[in-house]
Formats: sequence, structure tokens, C-alpha cells
Amino acid sequence: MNVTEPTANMSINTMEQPRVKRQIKAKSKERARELLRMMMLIRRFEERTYQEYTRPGQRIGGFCHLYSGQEAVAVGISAVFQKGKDYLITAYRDHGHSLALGMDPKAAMAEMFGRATGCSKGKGGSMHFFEVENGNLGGHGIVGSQIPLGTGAAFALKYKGIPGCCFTLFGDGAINQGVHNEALNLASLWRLPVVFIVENNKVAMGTQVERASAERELERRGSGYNMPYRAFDGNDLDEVIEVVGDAAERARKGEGPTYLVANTYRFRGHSMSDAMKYRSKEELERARLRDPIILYEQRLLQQGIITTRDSEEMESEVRQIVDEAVKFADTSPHPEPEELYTDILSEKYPLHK
Ligand SMILES: Cc1ncc(C[n+]2csc(CCOP(=O)(O)OP(=O)(O)O)c2C)c(N)n1
Repeated sequence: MNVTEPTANMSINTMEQPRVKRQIKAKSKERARELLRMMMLIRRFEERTYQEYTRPGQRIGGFCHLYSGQEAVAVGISAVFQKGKDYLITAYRDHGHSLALGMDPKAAMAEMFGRATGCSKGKGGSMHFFEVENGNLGGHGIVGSQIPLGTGAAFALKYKGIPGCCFTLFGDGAINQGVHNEALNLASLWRLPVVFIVENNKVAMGTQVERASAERELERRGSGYNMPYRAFDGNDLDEVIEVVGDAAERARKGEGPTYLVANTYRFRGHSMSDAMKYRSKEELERARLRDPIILYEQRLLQQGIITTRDSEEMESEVRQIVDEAVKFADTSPHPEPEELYTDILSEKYPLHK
């Protein structure tokens, strides 16, 4: 595996390296097309969510964080994800991961609308998409809270002898939380099957990484816990598949955790009420040149895996899927009032008669 062993300091910021012509890492050409289509679906879902959220008579409530720009990370993981064995857990920016793992866009949009047909019965909203059947341990609102939970899921896998791993994702802002230290230490000490992935979109709300982390090469955090670490281009789907796939194999073979940093960028604000005053127009324009969907689409076009027509058809298909999801959400019932009292605790509350 091409990760850096903890004793060496060979951090690579692949975002700054010239792009090389890459080999397609998807298992087949058909799969490569599916992965491109999934990235397009996520982008369309997010952009439509933005429209629905901001239109008069708002039907989506609560906090909402969009994933536009980061799609290659979630979709790359889904390409190596082994259903029935692996788990994934992430923060509140969770729509993309859920769709990539196979959530029905209707259940996802209905959750946005707070409807009973949503993936969390309309009681979670944007930040709390869950689907355990798909190995999706959900979105979590407390920054860093999912890091020990993902480590716990990995512990459970090892304890039960299941050869899977838990992809545990978090933002660059979460790495300064105390639980990050505790979870990484135990994961390494007990050689747990966990793949830690920092989705480094360069900013936590409006705070740039360099203003929050004394160590700017974030991947080096892994070295303090004696685990292999590596930074990679999180906008390059094939690189995600390769790097994350190797780390997952390592975990599944019982060789312990890996610490990965996916360098990426979010095109939208932190949440819906963010004027993005902390970044310049030029910075955003530069980032748009490395749009993960366009990069992958161009690669597939160049290699004759898709035609421009295929790509246009995919665009119109995902547009239709999202339109139908919005219609479904809008016509679905709200949860019944009694639902306030269900799904709170898995066991009976001790004082409840
Ligand atoms: C413990 C805690 N502190 C503060 C917040 C408020 N908060 C919500 S998101 C966020 C920024 C996190 O940024 P990052 O981890 O980089 O993830 P990103 O939003 O970039 O995906 C903060 C400080 C919170 N939800 N939980």
C-alpha cells in the first residue's frame, strides 16, 4: 500500500501536483458510468435542495449543509464499500454519502421536507440521514462526535469477527476536538478496522485550516498515533478509489487503522445562511476548474467510456429523478404527533411507567 509509514515525513499535497493521465479505477466501464451518474445525482440533489430551501414558503426547515464540490469523496468510498460488512459514519454534511450508499432519493428528499416517508421518518432532517441496512450510520451534528462512534463500530466488527471496516469521516474543523485524540489512540492501540478520512474542504464555517491547526499538513496527525497516513486529491474519483480502497483492505485484513486526508473544496456556503465573505471570487473560480464531476467526466470522455450524448442523458435522468423526489416529498404526510415519543431511546426510559 502506498501510504506513508508513521516514522517518515513524506506528506504530499496532491492538489498542487500536475495531473497525470490516470487509469480508471472503477471495476468496469459500466461501473465508471454509474459513478459519474451518482456524482451528478448528488450535485443535482444538492442544488435543488438549495432552491427549495431558499424559495418563498420554505418547505425545508432547520440546518442544512450542502456537499456540492466534495462528491468524489463519498462516491469513491461507495465504489470500495462492501455492503453487509462495512459501515460509514459522517458529520451533518451527509446527503451525498447517503445517496452514494444507495439511499432512495425520494426518502432523502422527504427527510429534507420533514415528512414521515423520509429516511429518518421526517424527524432527523438534513443533518440526520440514516440507513443501517446500507451500512449508513448516519449524519451527526456535534462536531467530531462521530469519530468515537465510528471507532466503536469498528470495535464491534472486530469483536464479532466480521471482516469489514468503518469509514469514519469528519471535517478539518473536527480534528481539534478532544475526542479525535481519544478515538485515534484506541483505534491504533487495538488495531481496529477503521479508515479515518478528513474531508479537508479548507474551512470550518468561516475559519481557514491555517488559522485553526498548528500543523497544516493535517495527515501528519496520524503519525502521533503510530498509524499510516496520507493526503490525497479528494476531487479525483480514481485517486479516492485507490487510496481509500487500499486503506479499507488493510483494515479488513486486521492490520489496523489508516489516517487519510481528502483535499477538496465546497462550492456552497457552510450552511444556508453563509455569505462566504471569507473567500474571494478568484478562489472560488480557481476551485471550479477542479470540479470533481467535470474532471471525471472529461476523463471518461477522453478514454471513450462515454460520449457527450451519454453525459447529457445522464444529466437529464438525474434531473428527472430529483424532480420526482421533490414531488414525492411534497405530497408525503407529516409525521403523526405521537411520533414525538418514539425512536428516542432503544430501551424504555427508566422513569417511564
Ligand atoms: C462541538 C461543536 N462545536 C461547535 C459546533 C458548531 N459548528 C457546526 S459546524 C462547525 C464547523 C465544522 O467544520 P468542519 O469540521 O471542517 O466540517 P465542514 O462543515 O467543513 O464539513 C461548527 C464549529 C458544533 N456543531 N459542535
